[in-house]
Formats: sequence, C-alpha cells, structure tokens
Amino acid sequence: MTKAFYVTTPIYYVNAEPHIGHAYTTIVADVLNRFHRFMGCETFFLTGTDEHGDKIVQAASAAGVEPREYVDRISGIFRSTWPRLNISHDHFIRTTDPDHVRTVQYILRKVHDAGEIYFSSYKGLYCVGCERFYTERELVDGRCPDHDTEPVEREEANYFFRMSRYQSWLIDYVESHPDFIRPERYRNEVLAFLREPLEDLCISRPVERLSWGIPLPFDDRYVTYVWFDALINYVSALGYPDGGAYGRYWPVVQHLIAKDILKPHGIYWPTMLKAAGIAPYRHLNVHGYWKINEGKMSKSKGTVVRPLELAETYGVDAFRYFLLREMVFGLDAGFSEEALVQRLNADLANDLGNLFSRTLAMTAKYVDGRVPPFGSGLEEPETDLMGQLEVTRRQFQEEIPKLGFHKALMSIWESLNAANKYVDSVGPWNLAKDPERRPRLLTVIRSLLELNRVVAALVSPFMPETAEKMLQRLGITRKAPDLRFDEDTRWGGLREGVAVVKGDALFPRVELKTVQAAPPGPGASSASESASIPSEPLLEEAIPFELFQRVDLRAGIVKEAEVVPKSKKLLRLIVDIGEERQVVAGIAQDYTPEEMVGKQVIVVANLQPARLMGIESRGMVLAVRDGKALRLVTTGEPVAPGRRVS
Ligand code: ME8
Repeated sequence: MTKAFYVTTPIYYVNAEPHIGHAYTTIVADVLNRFHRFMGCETFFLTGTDEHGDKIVQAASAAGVEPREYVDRISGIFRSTWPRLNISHDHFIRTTDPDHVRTVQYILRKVHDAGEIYFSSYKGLYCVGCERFYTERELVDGRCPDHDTEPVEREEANYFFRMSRYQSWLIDYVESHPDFIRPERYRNEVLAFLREPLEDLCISRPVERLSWGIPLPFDDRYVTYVWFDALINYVSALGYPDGGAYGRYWPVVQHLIAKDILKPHGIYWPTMLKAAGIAPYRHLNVHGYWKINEGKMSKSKGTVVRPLELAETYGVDAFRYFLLREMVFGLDAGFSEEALVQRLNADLANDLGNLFSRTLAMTAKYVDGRVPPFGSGLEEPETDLMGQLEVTRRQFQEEIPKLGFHKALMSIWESLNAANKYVDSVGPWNLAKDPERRPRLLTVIRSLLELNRVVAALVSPFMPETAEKMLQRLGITRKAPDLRFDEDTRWGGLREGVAVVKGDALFPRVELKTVQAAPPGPGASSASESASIPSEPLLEEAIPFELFQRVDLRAGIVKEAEVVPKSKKLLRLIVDIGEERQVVAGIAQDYTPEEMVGKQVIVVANLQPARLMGIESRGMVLAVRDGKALRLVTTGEPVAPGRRVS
C-alpha cells in the first residue's frame, strides 16, 4: 500500500488579508505535499481560515458589516489567493463549516463526559490581541510579548479543560520522541514551558460577551474559546470520528506553523488529543518570522508585504523559489525586494536559465534540434557530472523531509554549476569543428540534455510551472503532479530523436528599478499591466499640417521576425519599406514571429534611431492598444512597400 502523507498549515485569522508570512507557510506546505507525491506517497494537504472569536467580531464591526458577511469576504480572499501561487491543497476548511462545528461539539462532549472539562470562576490578566489569559511569568515587563500591550484584569466563570493532568505525560512524550517538535530549539522551548506547572485551560466564553462561536453542547450559555475550536480543524477536515480520510491520514500528519503559535500547538493540542483518545500528531514543524526592517511583519503594525503583488511582478516560481531558498527553516529571515531580484537574476536567470538556453541552442545548432544518442562511451567529465547529480538526488531525498529546503536547492544548484563548468571545459564548439569527434559531441549534448531533464524534475515541487516548461521544451509532456522521482530523475531517460524547442529565456533578467515603476518595462511580467485597462488620454492639441507632413510614414512588408532574447515584449523585425530596415517592436505579447512575416505594416520611417535591449531600431511600427490587446495598423488592400502614407 502506498504511504500516506498529510500536511496542514495554520488556519489563518480572517481579520486581515493574506501577507507574505501566510504565503510562506502555505508554500512550504505545498512544496512538502508536492515532494511527497513526487516520491509516490498518497497525499492530503489542508489549509483554511479561522473565523470565530473577539478579533473577528472587532474586525467586522470596524468594517461596518455583520461577522458572517465579513468572514465570507476575507475567507474568499484567502481561498482565491492560493491557486494564484500554485498551491495544490486538497481541502480548504472554515471553522464556520457545519461539519467542523459538529466535530468540535462531538469532541467537547467526549472530553466533558470523561470528566476532563469542569466549570469554575477565574480571575486573571487577559490580552485581547491574543484572546487568552496570561500568567505573570509569561509577560515581559508586565506587557504581552506579542502585542506589547498591557493585559487587562478580567474575572469570569467559565469551563476549563484539565490540561494540568497531562503535564507529565506530555513531558515524557516529547522527551521520548525527539522529532515530535522540530527544529530542536522549539522542542527545547516547549520543554522549558513544561518545567513550570501547567495550568488548566479556559475553553469557553459566555455568549453575552461573545456570541460569534460554537455553542458548548452541554451548556448553550457558552461558546468555545478560540483554540478548542481552531485546533480541532486538523481532524474535523478528515471527517473525524468516522470519515475514511481520518483512518487514512491520522496520525501521520505534519503540522506547519510559525513560532507565534508554538504553545497552542506544542502543549494544548497534544493534551487535547490525549484527553479525546486520539493519537498524537506525528510532527510539529515550526519556522521563524519573515521580518521587514528588522521587525516582525504584523497586520496590527501595518508592515505587510502582499504576496500576489510580488508573484505578479516577478513570477510565481521566482517568488516561491526565493522564499524557500532564502529562509533557513526555523530561523528568522529578512525580506527585501532587492534580495529577491538578486536571486532571480543570479540563480534563476544566470545559473538555471543560462544552462538551459545554452543546452538547447547547442542542440539546435549541432544536432539538428533532436535528442542525440550517446555517441561514444562516457568519459571522466560525464561520470563526474553524474556523480554530482547522484549526490544532489540523495540530498534532495534526505533534506526535504527534514525541512532543509535551502540545502536541497543548494545541492541542485551545485549540479547546475557543475554542468555550466562542464560546458566550458569540454567546449562543444571545438568538438563541432572536427568531424572525427562527432561521437564525443553527441555524448556531451546528450549528457547536458539529461542533466537538464533531471533538474527540471527535481525543481518541480518548488517551481512546478518552470519544471513543466523545461520538460515540454525537452519533448516531454508531463504535468508536474504526475512526475515521479524514481522514473523522472534517472540518467538516460530521454527518448532519442525527439525534437527539442529552443524557445525564449526561462527567467528574463529583471532590473529592480524597472519592476518598481508602475508599468513593467521589457522583461518584466505584464500581469499588473493587463490587470487594469488604462483609459485613453485626452486628444492632443492641434498642430499645423506642415508639422504632420514632416512625419514620414511608409507602407512596409515584414521580411523577417524573431523574439529578442531575454525580453517578453520585443520582436526584432526586418521590414521592407523600399529599403530594408531593422525595427524593434514591443508587440511580442500579441504577435508571434511566424505571424509577422509577410504582414503589411505602417512604419514611421524618419524617427531617430534608438537602441532597445542593445539592438538598434530604425523606425517604429504603428499599432493601436485596445484594452488588453494590441492591434497592428495596416492597409485595407495590399500596397507596394515604400509607398508614402498621407
Ligand atoms: O494564529 N513570518 O492565525 P494567523 C512568517 N488562527 N510566518 C508568519 C508571519 C511572519 N511574519 N506572520 C504570520 C492564527 N505568519 C490562528 C491559527 S491554527 C489552528 C490557528 C504565518 O492568521 C505563520 O504560519 O495569525 C503563523 O503561524 C500564522 O501565519 C499565523 O496566522
């Protein structure tokens, strides 16, 4: 039977929209999920939204709407964000789902019936931001360590979960299961909490103070308090107590969280599971914070980075790669757009993109654009390359399950670097000059194609679109989720004779100043541009006829067209306007080179020459922007090249 793998993210509060911290945890979960599918496991990936509690009521009232309307709206934003980051979750849970409510009430009743929930009065220091009471010891200078606010004194009769009873069991469990909470620093933090006496957990709020919650099944004057509701999502989503998915995916679960919610996940949740007679989860994986200007990014402080804007500007895969490569799982990391651009240019455009382009260009030039056979036996340079790739395959398999994402990526990049050096040292261009060395040339090209294919498969959990694009160009039409480590990372798997496609750059280089400016320039993605359709400017003021006559407009016919390397927008055209002119036109998103050849166009013939991406342009092709589409201006009937337009 195939192995089961189950991964969860926190369910996010709907008191604000998704930011880069939410995106990180969710992308990590996605990479783990895709990795395990790649390794042949049967996987289940859960994310969702946490919709009850004081904070949500406050946010709804600030927005001037009822809680129900408010949670529907923000939950909808989370739900529609994830597909745009290529998140492949199987289920999106909401704590307002009726199935979730039923499971929470079932567990509450079970734990209550077992005598583990009691009614009592409690007086203490309460942080509204955290929605919980604090002990004096937990406060820093009398203030909440997370919100830096002074808690208020509160007294209330409530229901309590006898968490204290489970303290010694939990200590034993954490100590005897070294990987239960990881990395180790967080396991140590939980053990440190547990050195102090564990108090019982308040699990309810009276309805007159908070009606936006799940009623206790044994006392409808009360609703559950945030954690008893939220944590249970991890089993309610599987249909606990009797859903088939529960039998399949519990307790192999891997929870993913940041350190802000370590205590509820490291202490409340295992003790709740124990009291409910449910096996403890397999692993709690805890990461650090993304910080902006040294501070924790926070909704309340307003230092928020929006993931979709970054993904739209730089590309989803570049964004995913950056997050996973830059942060060491468990430690904090600083976010900056400069660092993202640097990685995009250095790692993706240079190392990965260049190797791929070089390989395909050499395949086109030397072996007719088709996968060649290994023409001669493998020599030392190839066996060295294969040896490095073997190390990468091993590290990939070992590191990702241990959350060493950056190490797995570094190892893939070592193979890419080795391959770039291999090209430089064997010099295929020299082999191509000597017909007797052709068998050797075939081996070199084939080896490079093989390496690119294996790399494409290995990056697929991180950058699924790039993996598919690379494989497609290598003549392999496989979707990323259908790839399998065993079949797709073995040396020699390409089919001989299959045509490869040269295509344009995988990752065009970007300039920070280009992408920060509102409309993206050549090379940057135009997603943000196409998202809004600019309105036309007002008509220009009148000019004399003589002035218009000075503009030399000519009918022309396009003779040649090709994509300008590393640009998404530009085509290089040779246009016959009575004489041949090279013109660089920003039309590549609307016209392919093939479509352009033979087309009748109108050219501004007497514009001063300009250089675009290093290519001289002598003239300009006229076109009209109509909403998102660009349309070339042409003549109604064919006319001879060079005729004046007036
Ligand atoms: O705590 N860096 O929801 P939440 C990295 N509803 N990750 C960050 C981050 C940052 N600066 N800020 C937030 C809740 N996160 C509860 C959870 S679970 C049963 C209930 C991520 O919207 C990180 O995953 O405040 C963190 O744990 C989570 O968002 C908190 O999300």
